[in-house]
Amino acid sequence: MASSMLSLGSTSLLPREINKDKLKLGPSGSNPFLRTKSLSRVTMSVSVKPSRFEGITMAPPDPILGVSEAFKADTNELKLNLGVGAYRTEELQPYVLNVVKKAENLMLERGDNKEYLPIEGLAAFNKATAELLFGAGHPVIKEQKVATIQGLSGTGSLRLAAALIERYFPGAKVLISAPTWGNHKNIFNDAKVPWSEYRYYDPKTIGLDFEGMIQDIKEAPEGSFILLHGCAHNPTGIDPTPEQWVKIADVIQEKNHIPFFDVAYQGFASGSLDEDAASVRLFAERGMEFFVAQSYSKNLGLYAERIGAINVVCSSADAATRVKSQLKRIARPMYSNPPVHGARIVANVVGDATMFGEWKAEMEMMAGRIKTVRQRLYDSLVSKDKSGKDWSFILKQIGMFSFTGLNKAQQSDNMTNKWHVYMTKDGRISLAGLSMAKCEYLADAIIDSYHNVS
Ligand code: PGU
Repeated sequence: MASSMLSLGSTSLLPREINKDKLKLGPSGSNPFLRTKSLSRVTMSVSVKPSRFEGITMAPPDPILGVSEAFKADTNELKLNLGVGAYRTEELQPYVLNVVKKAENLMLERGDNKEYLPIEGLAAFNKATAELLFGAGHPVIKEQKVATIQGLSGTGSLRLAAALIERYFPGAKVLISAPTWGNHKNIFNDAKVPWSEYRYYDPKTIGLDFEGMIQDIKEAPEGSFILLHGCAHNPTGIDPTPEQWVKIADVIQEKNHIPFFDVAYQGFASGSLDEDAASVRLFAERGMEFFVAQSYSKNLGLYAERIGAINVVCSSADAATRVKSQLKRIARPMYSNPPVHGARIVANVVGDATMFGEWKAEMEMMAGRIKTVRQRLYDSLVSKDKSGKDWSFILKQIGMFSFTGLNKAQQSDNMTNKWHVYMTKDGRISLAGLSMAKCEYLADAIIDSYHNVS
């Protein structure tokens, strides 16, 4: 019975002449939605209903994730994907940390279930993540002044904070660095939070425009949110020095602004979790109230698990309890409650001294490989480029990326079209996607695009 119904509905029972794959469209009639098709033996009219999605235009490809899509479509074997910030091995393969596999095995052995998590996420994860950030013995933790809830990685956590700002600080502006990670503006736009930029990168010195940054933060309306990259600024790879961080904290405090840290690379910049949290801890020491979004995409290689957190440091435990209740209220209608898998991995790794040590070693290894290819790329550029150009800025940058200065569209087009090197249009390359073996090739591509394309 069921099978006869199926075959009745199948196109194979239609006369061959009107098999829909063989229909050729004829000229349109006066009604644009009514087209006449003339076939050798059958003439038929098909009414094409206007789509209710006619008004929806094609969205442009994402400036970062769209690069990976273009890379996949390229069949040249020399191709190199330096667009997205994702760690690859020397063989340019994705890397799953050994300690992650161990933590996953432990989950299987324990027979962990797949019940819903509470709205705020896994308690053991929330505790571990705040402690990694501030240090376990820190007063803000001991005095329960931090509202932490698990988020959908760095992006989802930033988005929760943006929603909180929109709800409880109406009209307040977020200041973001120029330039910044491509998705920051989208996040605040989507949350309907106004933003403007503060000066950060100085193309003349290929360094930090510290004076410009301080001046812009000073001139922002009191009580603005100042978005800061905790370490390994994306895309420039240029961080303030410890002394500059102190001055940044001074001016933010003076103006009664609210710092908002995006920490997507803790442990990935220097290889040390503590060193990379120094900026955040400086602000915590001062008793300031502030936001910190965290991500485990890079430092634990959990890109697709979407595991991170939003922390709001408050001046009292009571305020933290209220803020947390509102973050949960924002999360509930958006996605109800977060996924458990990545949260358990983090909690297992951090909760076990041996695994925690292994994680740190693997993180150092990854950060170390990036530093080695950075040096090799620099050496290749210096030995191949006879123009006398100073490439030392590459060595001064830290983290996953190098900001090459190839910021003209024709230059990144040349990198891609001629050399099959995929990168973002702002001139950023991800060194985490580069191998030692490809450094010379990349140096040739950069030198060609730099000197021969303007
Ligand atoms: N914040 C910064 C500064 C980032 O660089 C990234 C990731 C995130 C937050 C968000 O990461 P989650 O994966 O949501 O935890 N930036 C990478 C990844 C690709 C992307 O754009 O999402 C990048 O290539 O810039």
